[in-house]
Amino acid sequence: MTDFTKPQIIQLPKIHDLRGNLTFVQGGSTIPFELKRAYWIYDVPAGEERGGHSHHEMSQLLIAVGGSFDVNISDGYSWRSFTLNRPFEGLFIPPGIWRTLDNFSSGAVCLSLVSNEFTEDDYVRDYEDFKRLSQLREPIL
Ligand code: T46
Repeated sequence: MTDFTKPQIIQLPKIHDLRGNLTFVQGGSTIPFELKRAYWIYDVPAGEERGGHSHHEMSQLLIAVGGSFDVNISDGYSWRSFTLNRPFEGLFIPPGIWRTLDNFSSGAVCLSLVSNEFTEDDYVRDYEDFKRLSQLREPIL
């Protein structure tokens, strides 16, 4: 039984034929939440970093639909890093996880599929606040 309280790589369907590949997501079956919003990050200058926050409620799936980048995540106890570079794989991140994204290749596109509509109230952007909140939870990495 998959434990979707933990960050993890999710393999997405890959439909291959002579015309190329097609990958899709479908809330509730291919991804473990109902999809409410999508956004994508692109044209990231070399050496720049994105993220630097956690979310109270939001779950998300990050996919490198082009190029590659690293996602560094923490539950407040330890850190893990993932290199995303396959359009048929997504990194699932549940709420309560700090994330930074860096090492973007030229032409990288980060697609983010998320469970909530946008609200700034869902963000924890101060690392010390995040550390305090994380001490109220068990480690999940
Ligand atoms: C995340 C990482 C991977 C909106 O108005 N609507 C939106 O849906 C989003 C995502 C952002 N914004 C605004 C909020 C800020 O004024 O766009 C501006 C840039 O957002 P932010 O600085 O949060 O961007 P990143 O790349 O640091 O973080 C984003 C997501 O916000 C975040 O949830 O996990 O990508």
